[in-house]
Amino acid sequence: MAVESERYDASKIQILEDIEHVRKRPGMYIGSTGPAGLHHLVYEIVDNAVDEALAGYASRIDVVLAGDGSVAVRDNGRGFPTDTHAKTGRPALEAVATMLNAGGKFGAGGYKVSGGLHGVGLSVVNALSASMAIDVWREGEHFRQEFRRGKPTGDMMRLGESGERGSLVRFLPDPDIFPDTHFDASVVTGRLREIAFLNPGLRIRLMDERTGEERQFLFRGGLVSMVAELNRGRDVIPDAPVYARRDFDGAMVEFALQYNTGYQDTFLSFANTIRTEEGGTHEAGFKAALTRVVNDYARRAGLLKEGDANLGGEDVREGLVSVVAVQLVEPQFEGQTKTKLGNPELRGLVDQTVSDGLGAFLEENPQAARRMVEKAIAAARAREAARKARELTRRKNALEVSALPGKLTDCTSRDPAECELFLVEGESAGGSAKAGRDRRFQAILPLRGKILNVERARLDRILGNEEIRALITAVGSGVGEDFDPAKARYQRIVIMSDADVDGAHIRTLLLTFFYRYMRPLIELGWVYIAQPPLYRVRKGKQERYLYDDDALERLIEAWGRTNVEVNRFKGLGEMNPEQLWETTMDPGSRTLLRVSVADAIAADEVFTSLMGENVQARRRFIEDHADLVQNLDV
Ligand code: 0RA
Repeated sequence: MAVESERYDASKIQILEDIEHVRKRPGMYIGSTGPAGLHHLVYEIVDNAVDEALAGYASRIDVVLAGDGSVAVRDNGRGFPTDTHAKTGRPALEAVATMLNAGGKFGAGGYKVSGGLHGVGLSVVNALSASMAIDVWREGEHFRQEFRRGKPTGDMMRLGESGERGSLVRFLPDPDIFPDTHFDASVVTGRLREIAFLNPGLRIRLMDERTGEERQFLFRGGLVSMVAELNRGRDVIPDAPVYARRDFDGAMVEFALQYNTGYQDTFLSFANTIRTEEGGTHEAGFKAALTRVVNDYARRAGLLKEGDANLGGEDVREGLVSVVAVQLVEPQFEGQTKTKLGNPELRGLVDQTVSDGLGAFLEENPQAARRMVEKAIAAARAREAARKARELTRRKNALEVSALPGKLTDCTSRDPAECELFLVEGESAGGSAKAGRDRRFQAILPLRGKILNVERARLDRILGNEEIRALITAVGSGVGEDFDPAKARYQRIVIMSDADVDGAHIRTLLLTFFYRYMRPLIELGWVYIAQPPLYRVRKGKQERYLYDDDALERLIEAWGRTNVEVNRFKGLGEMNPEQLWETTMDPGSRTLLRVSVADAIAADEVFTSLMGENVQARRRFIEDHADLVQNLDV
């Protein structure tokens, strides 16, 4: 008896020390206490429910972002175990919610997630939550236990009989740990959709009680659905994605791929349903096999002749959407963000799966195979042309000391950290901006006319476009593979366009261009959107600039309607230099919107739908977004 209670006391002390450590060093467990770490809490809890689904016991997961800032995750699995935990003599539920190493994933079997930041489990989320409540329905009974900052506030309760089955975890992130405890519905949605793709047949629902929005994800086709979704609205080769799966001893590999007639390479990889953003051995195996298989086939089918050079990896991946997912027993996660798969054996296993799967597809579908290879050959030719075009630009730069475009009105400072480049729609606004700017650190590049349609053009044609060329040269950091942010001449690039449909069009186009060809600029947070006012309101000597209709409404309410003069600016060109400086350019009074990667992706999607080659998708998009695109001439 004495021995028993000593052991119990020892584990209790261990638990308290562990909780303290998690709260003192949260970064060690969830990466950071910023937005990424905060959202990681949700994924941890959802992952537990997904494991229960993978084990074959659950088919539904409901996630609720509640109005009080808490999150609820419910599944219809077996319910957390509630029997007595041998080591502590406490209910197993309490043990898994408070002990850092209470058996990891509950021995759910299959491929355990371990290593890196992943699989830290319920107890870590509990320790970082102001409060947590876990409900369990199993064996005809309903149980509940509650916690505060990781510690039980009482014993597990028996709440009576119930015919239900499953687990419900509700938690409120601790504001003492997380500076910002707001969950971003679109971030959660993205991850839940990804999980649904990776677990075909699993139904996941997200309810955002803060807005009333509800989404549901259920994909029977797994990776095939994922690739089809990524290619939605595009013309594709072949009609249905190529897919193969192979089971090895201790690992499973699957992939899906499909070309579209665009030029981007979209490649996602996963290990044990975790997105491996930094790539790793599975990506290396995929790329090597893809390039080899396509080249082999091209030679055998006579599409590449004897003297022709082999197709490069980039040529083969142009316009390709592909996903590789592997499951393995002991994944090694490496790299800066622990999202790089390190297991060396996966390279060969993925290579073998792609060789066999894609090889067989090409043999069995000669027509699709020919179109795929011809696309890669066209890419190789375009790349060669682009290389020549780049060389030409470089040589020019070397010859002329100052190769800056004539349209650029540069600033005098040479310190990129303080320099700003304004991309201004139209010549007349450009004139006002030139006259109104602070010439020490603000440069102006007016953009005239319709800039080239980036989506339908290849890199070589984009480089040939005068407007884009002026932009690339002015920024100074190159483009595509040659891009080097260290060479950027400005660390703020401000898109200044009118608050009308044409302005929105130009903004979308520029964001798409930056996203596809100068992505680091966006990732570094160097791209901004200017916010010119919509109205100038005067009453007597008072004058105000207003940026939206709401503000106008409020001001008129405050000022009354008599003797109020309202001017609506139809375009930037209507403002004189002083007005433009004061309202839009002066760092002391302006508001700039920083463009996030998510903004750029959204622009890219709008752009693809509006400008892409698929007329049907374009029409559908315009119908769906009639309010957004009124008067839009596309
Ligand atoms: C292991 C054993 C048992 C249940 C679970 C794991 C379980 C864990 C989670 C996490 C979220 N939802 C869950 N549902 C179930 C009990 C085993 C049994 O019933 O025999």
